[in-house]
Amino acid sequence: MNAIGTMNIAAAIPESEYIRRHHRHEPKENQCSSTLVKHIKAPVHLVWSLVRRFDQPQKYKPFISRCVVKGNLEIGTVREVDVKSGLPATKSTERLELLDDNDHILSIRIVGGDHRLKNYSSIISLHPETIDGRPGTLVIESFVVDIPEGNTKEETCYFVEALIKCNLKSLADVSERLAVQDRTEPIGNV
Ligand code: A8S
Repeated sequence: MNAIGTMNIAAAIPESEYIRRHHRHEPKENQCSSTLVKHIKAPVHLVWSLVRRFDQPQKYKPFISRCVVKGNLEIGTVREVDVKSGLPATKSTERLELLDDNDHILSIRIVGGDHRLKNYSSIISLHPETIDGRPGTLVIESFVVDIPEGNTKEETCYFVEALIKCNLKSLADVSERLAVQDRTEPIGNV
């Protein structure tokens, strides 16, 4: 509560509570799971406009060159993603598991491809917060995946976390650029 008795809702709910609510994975013995967090200096609606586009992950994911979707943005819709060269894969088939426009949560599952991530499932959720007195976004992304034959749990986690960190850094860069444009665009300009 502040002096005039209003509560900053964004600051009142701790990160751990969002993780407990929206990022429930139950990793088995042969799986690894982890959660990453990023603070973005752009409002939730703007970050969400990028994240929700299940059909256009290449808008911010730096390793994706192309994406083809058959059908609408419905639960169960599948996308075929092409990965840029230099990575240990060329394509991935991914299914939309959850798209919640009210709570800003997207969940996907990887169902095929020539990579080593079997039974990969991820959840990304966005939460409003204030950064330097401006509307910002707390992004939480978590995953669970099988540990491939011949790798350790630590290696698998490290590999996936590195990719997600790149995705979240890029999501921040693109969103923050759009937020600055929004602020500097003169009203009435067409
Ligand atoms: C995502 C998350 C991940 C994507 C991985 C972890 C991937 O697209 C890349 C390399 C791989 O070896 C696996 O949300 C795969 O995009 C960049 C092709 C799935």
